[in-house]
Amino acid sequence: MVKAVAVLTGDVGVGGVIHFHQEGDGPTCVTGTISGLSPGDHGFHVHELGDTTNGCNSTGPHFNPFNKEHGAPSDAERHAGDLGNVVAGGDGNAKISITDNQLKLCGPHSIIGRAIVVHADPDDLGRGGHELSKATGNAGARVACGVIGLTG
Ligand SMILES: [Cu+2]
Ligand SMILES: [Zn+2]
Repeated sequence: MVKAVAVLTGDVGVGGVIHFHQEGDGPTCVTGTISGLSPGDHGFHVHELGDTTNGCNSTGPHFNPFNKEHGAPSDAERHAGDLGNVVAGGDGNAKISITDNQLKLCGPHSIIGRAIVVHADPDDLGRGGHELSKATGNAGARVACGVIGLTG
């Protein structure tokens, strides 16, 4: 079992903790809570770099080791880092419970040392028809992020 954690920080009042675990070569479970969001859907992705020297803007594009287009988590054509949307309630809190087959905590395409990012706007899952839909899901600004690191 490999376990990892990310502490999200960013815009004032937005934050959270996200836990990851993977058993063997099985799917990776992603759980946690983000608070301080506007109510509704927010794009949620693993980005390529664990570099927060310029806040979330220096974390690079979506993690995409197989050179695919942006998509929904359930699509074959998706970035490995595409986790769709998290949903914040009227209190601004989003509870996250995702099981994903493409995220890995070990091996050559591990997400350890990369960043998890939550966005201001909904991810259109590549279907919005916007010029950014097939690249980012047109999810807007990066409101909080955290570097994914090993935990015990
Ligand atoms: Cu993103
Ligand atoms: Zn993507």
